[in-house]
Amino acid sequence: MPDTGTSYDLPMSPLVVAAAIVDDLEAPGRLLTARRSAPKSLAGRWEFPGGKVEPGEDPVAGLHREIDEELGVTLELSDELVGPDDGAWPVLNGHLMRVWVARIVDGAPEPLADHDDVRWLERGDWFGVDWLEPDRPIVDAALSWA
Ligand code: 9L3
Ligand code: MG
Repeated sequence: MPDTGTSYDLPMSPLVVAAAIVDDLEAPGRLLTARRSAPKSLAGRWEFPGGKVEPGEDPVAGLHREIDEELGVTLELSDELVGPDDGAWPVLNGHLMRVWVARIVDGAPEPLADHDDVRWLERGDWFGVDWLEPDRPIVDAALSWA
C-alpha cells in the first residue's frame, strides 16, 4: 500500500441514539420499552428504542429517523439523559449511546422493525421487564429525571 501519510485506525463505532419515551413530559407516568427481535443474542431483551446514526447524519435527525422506522411515531424531544462517557452511555460492542427523554406527538407505537413487542411500563414498574444490561442505568437516570 502506498504511504499516504495517513494512519489507518480501526473505524470508530457509529454513535447509537435512543429515546426514553414517556407519556407526559410534565408529569411522567408511563415509560415505553421495546423488545428486540434481533440479533439472536439480544432477542427477547427490552431496550430504549433507537439505533445507529448514519455517517454524516445529525444525531437528533438520526433519532427521529430510527424512531419513525422502528415504531412509526413522531417525537417531541425533551432533555438529554447525560451519561458518564462524554455525556453518552456505553452500550454493547464498544458503542456509545446518547439518550433523550421524549413524548409522542403523532402515531401509536408499533413494533415495525427490530422489535416484536412494545409496552408501556407504569410508574413504579419501570424495571419490570428484562432490560438489556447497558440500558438499566439509563432507566435509573430516567427515574431521576422524571
Ligand atoms: N443498544 C443498546 N441499547 C439500546 C439500543 C437502541 C442499542 N437501547 C446496543 C445494541 C447493539 C448496538 O447498541 O449492540 C446497536 O444498536 P442497533 O442498531 O442494533 O439498534
Ligand atoms: Mg434499533
